[in-house]
Order: sequence, then structure tokens, then C-alpha cells
Amino acid sequence: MNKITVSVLMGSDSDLEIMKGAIDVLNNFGVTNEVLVLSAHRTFEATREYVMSSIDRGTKVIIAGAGGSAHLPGVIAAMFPLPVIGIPIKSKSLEGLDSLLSIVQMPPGIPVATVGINGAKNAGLLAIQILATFDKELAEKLNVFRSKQKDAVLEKTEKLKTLGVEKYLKILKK
Ligand code: RP5
Repeated sequence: MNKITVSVLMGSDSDLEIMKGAIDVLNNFGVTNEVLVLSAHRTFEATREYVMSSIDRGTKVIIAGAGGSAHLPGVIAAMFPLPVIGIPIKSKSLEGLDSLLSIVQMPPGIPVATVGINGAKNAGLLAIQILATFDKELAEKLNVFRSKQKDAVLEKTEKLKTLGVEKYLKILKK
């Protein structure tokens, strides 16, 4: 896939460290993406221009993260007819509950698929799952990812059985 299939937008560069979780997942799955800092409030004209041009350029999913009075995902969803995934960024004053409620409580008719507070990894995976509905190669990569994830958990349970709780905890703390 050479086209920009997923755009990753965030309200501030202070969100970037968290948003990297989504970007890393997209890159690991080989999904072409574009990353921008654009705010619903501070750069509303530029945000509008970018989203409108994304529609013309064939972007399939937009991931948007914002904190506090987190309007970015909802404003994007108002303009972009395809899936928008919102990431509530943990805020300083209200621990991200403000971000979560701002993003999740959309009016009927304009949905935003909202992940958990700082849930950037899941946002990346959800975007890939959406693309996998029409991309077999991605669907196969998702199967491999889940299979590896399952094996990692089963290995842990085996290790726990072998070592016992105390020794396991000691190794975890190292
Ligand atoms: C939001 O305000 C951003 O998404 C960010 O999470 C929060 C704080 O922004 P800065 O003051 O760090 O730029 O719009």
C-alpha cells in the first residue's frame, strides 16, 4: 500500500509520546501513515483543509488524539465520512476523564470509535482491523499477531506453574 491509508493527528506535540503507540503499530504492520499536529481549536482552518484533502487523497481511517477539552476527533468526524478513531489523552487536571468523555459522547449520527485513555496501541490495531476487511494481506498479519500474543501469554502461565508465585514475582521486578 503506497497511498496514505491512515492519518494520525494530535492536538499538540505533548500528545506525541502517547500517539507513538499507534504509529508504531501501523509501521509494524506496514500501513502507510501520515502524522500531524493539528488542533481543533488552535488551528481549526488548517485542520479543516487537511481533513477535506484527506478525503480526496483516499485516506481510509483517521486516528485522532487529544486531551482535556478534546474536540479534535469529533470535529474531524464531522467532516470525514469514513472511520475516525479517538484516543483520549491523559490530562494533568482530570487524569483523562475529561478527554474520554469529550471524545466518547458524540451525538447520534457522527460516531467516533473511542479507545481507552492513552489507548494508542488499540487505536492502531483497530485501524488495521478496519483496513483488513478489504485487505487479505493485513488480515493474515493480524492472525499472526494474535497467534504470537496468545503464545506469549501461554508461555507466561507455564513459567508461573514452573517457578511459583514468589520466584516469578522476583523475576518480574528485575
Ligand atoms: C489538547 O490540549 C492537546 O491535545 C493536548 O493534549 C492538550 C494540552 O496541549 P498543550 O498545552 O500541551 O499544547 O488540545
